Amino acid sequence: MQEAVLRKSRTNDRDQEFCEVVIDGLSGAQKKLHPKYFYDQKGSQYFDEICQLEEYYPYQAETKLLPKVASQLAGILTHEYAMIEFGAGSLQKVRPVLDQIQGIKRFIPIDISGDHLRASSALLSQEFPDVSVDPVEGDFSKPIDLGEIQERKLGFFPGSTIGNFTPDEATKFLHNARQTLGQNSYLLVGVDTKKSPATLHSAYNDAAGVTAKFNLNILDRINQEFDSPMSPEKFEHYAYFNAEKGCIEMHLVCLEAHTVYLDDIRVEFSQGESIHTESSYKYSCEEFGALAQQSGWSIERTWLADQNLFSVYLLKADKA
Ligand code: AVJ
Repeated sequence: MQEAVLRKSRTNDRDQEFCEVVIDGLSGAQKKLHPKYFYDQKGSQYFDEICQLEEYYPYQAETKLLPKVASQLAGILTHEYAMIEFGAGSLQKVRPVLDQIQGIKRFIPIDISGDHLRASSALLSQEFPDVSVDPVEGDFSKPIDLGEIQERKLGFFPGSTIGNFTPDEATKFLHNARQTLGQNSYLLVGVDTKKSPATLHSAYNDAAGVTAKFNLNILDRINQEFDSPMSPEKFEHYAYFNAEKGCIEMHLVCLEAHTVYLDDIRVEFSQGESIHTESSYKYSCEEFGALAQQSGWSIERTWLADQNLFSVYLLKADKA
């Protein structure tokens, strides 16, 4: 009996970490939420929809570039490798790489959205029966124990996910990745480039309003975990290029003053104030080269998409 009761209360347990982070993020002077919380099941679907948008050039540009990257990589990566993808999502981008590089024997995708990840991993495994696909549900921004891996390691971090880190955080991530991936490793990383603010603006303010839904979905997620305190109709998607910082900032701007309660915590929203939900940093080749160099990596190769819309770097681990 006792055990049954305990088990029930555990299933009712909400995502405690999420709740604490939300309360913390909405309690400061500049309210903020971490972009990793966009990717619940619905959010991951919205993101896949964003990638199909005409305006969202990063996905198109990188997807077009990767087959070329992969065919040239095949000449560089002549050993056996275990490939580790950080923040893997729908596992679309790894396909051209697995197609071209026979040396990849294992593929370990890490993602926070477990169901989405397991479904995509099952499909990938059918398509590449010679590659052992071992998904890991987890937060790649924290250290993760991947267990024993015999092969040399090739990290894969596409999609300019690295842009969600501040430059300092990106340096820390690259440094940790150097530790995790070890001697003789490589890291293949997709990075969005600096470009005209107008192009950036339309990529994050698409005409169909998918990015707005993606951004607002984080409020639905709060409503699921707490007792529906948020009113999404009182907020508006807002994204702009912060030239000084070199990033797109996404916000949810409050349209009318109101008060919400997160459990017993009172949170006041004034009209026009915002919740900062995402920063998406853009790097020139010089800027990204400097980050890599500070973190134990050297740039082995650089690939640029048409009109320099996107960049892919192959980083090689410096000798420890
Ligand atoms: C997945 C972080 C690369 O910053 O462009 C897309 C997320 N946000 N549209 C990005 C995103 C709004 C995306 N990253």
